[in-house]
Amino acid sequence: MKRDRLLSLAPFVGLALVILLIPLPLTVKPVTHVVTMTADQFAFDPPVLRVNYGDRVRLTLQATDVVHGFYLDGYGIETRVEPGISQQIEFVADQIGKYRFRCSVSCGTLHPFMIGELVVNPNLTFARAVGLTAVILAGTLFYLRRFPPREPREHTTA
Ligand SMILES: [Cu+2]
Repeated sequence: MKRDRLLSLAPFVGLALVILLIPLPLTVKPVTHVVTMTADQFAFDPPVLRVNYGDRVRLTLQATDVVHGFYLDGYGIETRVEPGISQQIEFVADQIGKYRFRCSVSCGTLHPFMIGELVVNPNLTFARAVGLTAVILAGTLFYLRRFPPREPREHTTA
């Protein structure tokens, strides 16, 4: 009897395990990315920054040839970098998605193509927590409907 009841929950336990064990990158805590980025004609290095939602980004910008700018779409961050004088930018990646950063100081012929990208991935720990909660809730409801805690006496038959 009791064993049948437990077995009926097997699909929910299975689903919960799948959600927990899907081999995707797992971020337990937000981290701080300390990055030194150089700007020279006509590129940023590194050209792409990948972080998780909630992470902190501490950027040190250096211009190696002429004056450049750094403007980050979506975040509204802008600064000007002169050669020899590094600039610090710090922000929390609190918007999920892809955001371009571009040079905001006209620095030469290919200036319009001086573009990089910030990629902010959703934090999967949060997604897992939401998924698990939903499965546990569904399992509990299913169990209670199938095996109600008390049956009214008038319906019991011997
Ligand atoms: Cu430029």
